[in-house]
Amino acid sequence: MGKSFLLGMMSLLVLCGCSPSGADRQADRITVGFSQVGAESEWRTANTASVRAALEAPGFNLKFSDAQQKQENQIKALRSFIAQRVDVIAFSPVVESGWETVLREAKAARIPVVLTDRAVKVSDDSLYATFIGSDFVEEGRKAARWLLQDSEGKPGPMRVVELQGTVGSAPAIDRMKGFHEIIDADPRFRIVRSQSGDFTRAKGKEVMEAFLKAEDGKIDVLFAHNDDMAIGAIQAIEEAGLKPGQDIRIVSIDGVRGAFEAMKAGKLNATVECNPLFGPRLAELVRDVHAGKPVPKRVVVEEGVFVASQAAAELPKRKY
Ligand code: GYE
Repeated sequence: MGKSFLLGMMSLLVLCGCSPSGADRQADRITVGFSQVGAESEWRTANTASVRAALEAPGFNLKFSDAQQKQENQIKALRSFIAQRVDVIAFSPVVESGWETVLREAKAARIPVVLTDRAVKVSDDSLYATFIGSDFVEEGRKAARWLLQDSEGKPGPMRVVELQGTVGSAPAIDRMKGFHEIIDADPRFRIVRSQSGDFTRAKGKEVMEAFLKAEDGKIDVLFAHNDDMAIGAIQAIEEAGLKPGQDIRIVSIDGVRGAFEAMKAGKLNATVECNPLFGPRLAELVRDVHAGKPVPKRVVVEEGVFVASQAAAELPKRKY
């Protein structure tokens, strides 16, 4: 092999950048713009940690934005991701409707969109590549089925109050739908009050106080669309001199650590699991979508139901 040939090969290697320089490693990374709902609940905190851990790993360049529960902030964030020409947009839409225009803008810019956790209502489902999240209607049904089971042999009437999640959000709409589908068919139950507590502890407590006043304490069951609102409501019930978990039976959704602690203390009766730890699966979907590989249009997260008697044994195993 001649000297000049070797030299030629070496300069070729340098030219084609076969030894990875910093700039090349940067170019290999997938830039993802992620717009999160906010920090309204324990569930959301766990979800943010899971998404961040997965998309801050090598191979990704994450641009994270917190919408503080406001759709206008999310739309702004999405437009800024489009202007920055990110590779993939992922977001958890705070409410279901009002996304057509901005999603069309992303499509026109050829930036694929992955929906996480909450769904959108759009006329054209080619506006997003895939949606990963829970089946919220089924979660509502699971809460209702628990209530039916726990009410076996009880004659009724039973007065039920409902703390709804954020108005217009997919989990509030769907959990309500699933719960009512089952409860409305049983004449022993009467839903006497139903109002939004915006998925937060503070609002859950405030609205429960109002319920207790309006119903003069005559409430048998509370269904809360998330654990945080149930935990807020538990405080309101105790302050009203009643025993949560006994005088008022409570079922909520998420399965966060705080719910297991409340169940262990006998103050919450059951929680329906909603798993926020889908960051790793999201990272896979982002990689596939970016590579132009086919992905399922819907990826459902598997989850269970836990009752108070399981709390002590389950608590140390909980990951969120
Ligand atoms: O249940 C609630 C959170 O969208 C599934 O949002 C999520 C819900 C979750 O604030 O705690």
